[in-house]
Amino acid sequence: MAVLEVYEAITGYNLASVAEIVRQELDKGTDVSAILNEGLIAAMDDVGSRFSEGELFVPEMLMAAKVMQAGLDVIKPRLLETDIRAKGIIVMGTVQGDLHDIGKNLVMMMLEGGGFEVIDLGVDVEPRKFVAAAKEHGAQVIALSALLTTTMPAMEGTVATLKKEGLDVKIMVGGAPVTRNYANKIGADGYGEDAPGAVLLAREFVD
Ligand code: B12
Repeated sequence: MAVLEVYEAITGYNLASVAEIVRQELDKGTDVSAILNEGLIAAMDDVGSRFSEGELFVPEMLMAAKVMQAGLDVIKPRLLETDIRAKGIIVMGTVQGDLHDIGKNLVMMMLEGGGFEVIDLGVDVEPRKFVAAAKEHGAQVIALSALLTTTMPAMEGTVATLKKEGLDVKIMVGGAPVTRNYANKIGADGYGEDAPGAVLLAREFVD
């Protein structure tokens, strides 16, 4: 694997060296999407499966997440360089009760790379906060992330609150347990499977 060292930095919780390893990979001319998909994301998937199998526990997941974030920070400027400009303001957050933000941060990076201005509301965001931020910033799109089956109802509640408010915004949803069917069921305007999918969707919304 071309990006094995990046992969192993995460699965080995190598916070001290991950940034340097990713920088070396960039210097070698390795494609930034390979570093992202085959290195950082693939390693995180591996950590996730091992957690499911009871081989790893929450502290290890947290450490791997920190290492992944440090790796992402290095490629962020490159991701920002590599896309066509589009315009629009997007408010994004992880829904109430949910503390996962790696996927959200990745989606935000890609959206910024696509030329969108992204307002980050962080994690554990209550529905009213999305409404307030959409009004304050004049957002065209609201992006909701959920990583837990137990917080999917909070996503549904947030969509309902936004719709009730009658704002002129499109709502996109995503996150590992979220499906296109679920997105339709809760009345979201779009579903994206991954970060590049979020960019395509956002472009459709603002065009
Ligand atoms: C890292 C991690 C953590 C870290 C989070 C750190 C952080 N800063 O985010 C910590 C340790 C804190 C954590 C805690 C918990 N976690 Co956790 N965690 C994970 C893990 C290993 C990786 C998640 C991740 O970052 N993936 C990488 C990113 C890049 O992927 P992603 O988030 O899916 O995002 C991509 C897409 O989904 C999409 N996307 C995401 N959001 C959006 C939004 C839009 C609009 C769009 C279009 C697309 C999109 O694009 C992204 C990039 O392509 C997963 C397992 C896994 N492999 O998914 C479990 C997992 C999500 N966690 C799980 C659990 C159970 C928990 C805890 C309840 C554990 C506990 N007992 O305490 C707590 C809950 C805390 C809380 N209230 O939120 C379960 C959820 C099970 C379920 N069915 O609900 C999982 C699946 C692990 C498992 N197999 O059991 N976790």
